[in-house]
Amino acid sequence: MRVKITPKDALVLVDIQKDFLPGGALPVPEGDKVIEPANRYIELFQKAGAPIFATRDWHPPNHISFKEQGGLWPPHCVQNTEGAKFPKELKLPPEVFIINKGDRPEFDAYSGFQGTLLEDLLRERGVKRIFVGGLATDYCVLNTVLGGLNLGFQVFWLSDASKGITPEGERRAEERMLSEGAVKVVYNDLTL
Ligand code: VGL
Ligand code: ZN
Repeated sequence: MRVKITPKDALVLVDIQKDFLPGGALPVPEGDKVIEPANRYIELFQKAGAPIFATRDWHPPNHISFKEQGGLWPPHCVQNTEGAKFPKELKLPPEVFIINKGDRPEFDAYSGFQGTLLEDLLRERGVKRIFVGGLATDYCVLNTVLGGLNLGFQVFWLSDASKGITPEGERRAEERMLSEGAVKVVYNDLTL
């Protein structure tokens, strides 16, 4: 496959944050392995003059998704903590758009579109195709891909820049994304 990246395309990197990396509060196995591929995509989209978005899980300390509040997860990505930061190895350019999500106590957001300005920012720029990768494939990447498809964007899943929490979750997420119309790509499928 050959997909030519233009300024009407957008890169959407999902939740590549310290808490989702090995040693973090909610580590994705081998989550750190997405950083190098993500950096290559960043360079390619910069060269193409295409906008780059980085979502971040940005929870208040009493967030509904935390176990203490009856949720599924240990506390993670708490606003303004070290764990919520992007790792310094991730080479986000100065012009990156940072999208905070899950930032209100009573709502969770697995999708980068949920409760954010992501859709408006993409539409303002005339973006039709989005290229989505990051952490975790079986939660926030999956839901951001499905959210984009539902809103009518053409969605490419960056399979080599994504990692899942469990192998089973990863397998099911892939099946779901492809059946809903996402296109699975790797870095070498894209070109300037
Ligand atoms: C995520 C679990 C809880 C994710 C966020 O970014 O995939 N997963 N919060
Ligand atoms: Zn979260």
